[in-house]
Amino acid sequence: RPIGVFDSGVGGLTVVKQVMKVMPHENIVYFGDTARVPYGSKSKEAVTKFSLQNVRFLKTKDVKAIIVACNTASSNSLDAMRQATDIPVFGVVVPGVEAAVKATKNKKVGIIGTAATVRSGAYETMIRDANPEIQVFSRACPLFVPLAEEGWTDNEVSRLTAQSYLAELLAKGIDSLVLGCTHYPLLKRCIGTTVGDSVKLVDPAKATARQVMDFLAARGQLNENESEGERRFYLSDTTDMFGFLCQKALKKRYEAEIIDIEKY
Ligand code: DGN
Repeated sequence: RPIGVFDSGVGGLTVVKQVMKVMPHENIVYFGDTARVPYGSKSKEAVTKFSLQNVRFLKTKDVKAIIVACNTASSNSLDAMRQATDIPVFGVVVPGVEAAVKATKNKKVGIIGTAATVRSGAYETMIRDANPEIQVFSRACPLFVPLAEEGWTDNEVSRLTAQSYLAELLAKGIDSLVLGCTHYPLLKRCIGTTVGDSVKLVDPAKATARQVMDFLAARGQLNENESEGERRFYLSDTTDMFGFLCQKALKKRYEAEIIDIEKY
């Protein structure tokens, strides 16, 4: 049985990349909600409604676990999804929090994500629950999404954007920065140059892939097959970004099938 992954669009392919790295033999079904992206500027109610439909679609593919690649859906709608299905659902926030708590030495952590992720306060609340001594500073960086999709991942415009978004966090003295949005790993070099070597970048996708692997291994549910897993991609609308992001994140061309998500 495959692992299901969904995202608000094609940014979640950065999460698929990490899943493929850690579990190369697993079959993956990916759904990108390209008809309704972005989730980052929408209400919690809308994000939850979409997320539940995405879960119902993945269920029809007989998935053994669901990874919510989208930080916005993970931070706003995880409980609702878990209540709606008996398939194990993994968000990216909890693993991201664990990685950030481990990474920080001076107990000052920065979080960047969409407006809805920052508004939810999910990262902040969970980091404080894990260690009340840690100070958390958050900043929404919505422009990083279109920049990544335009392929402007490390040019003058992206560098100036990163400088204006991140100056405030740097002034607080953070030593770790969580890339709390699927698109941000694509801007890793630009963000890394802006914050400098003293700030560790935390990609929640890596920790999520490992958490899911540990979970499946403990249940004896990892694919025994030694061959490369099969990957299937579904989108709710056509987009040129899919081919571009496949190439950028997965270094490979895949075809995507278009489905009507409103039917689920
Ligand atoms: N996938 C979204 C996230 O990780 O929050 C980013 C894209 C969006 O919906 N704006």
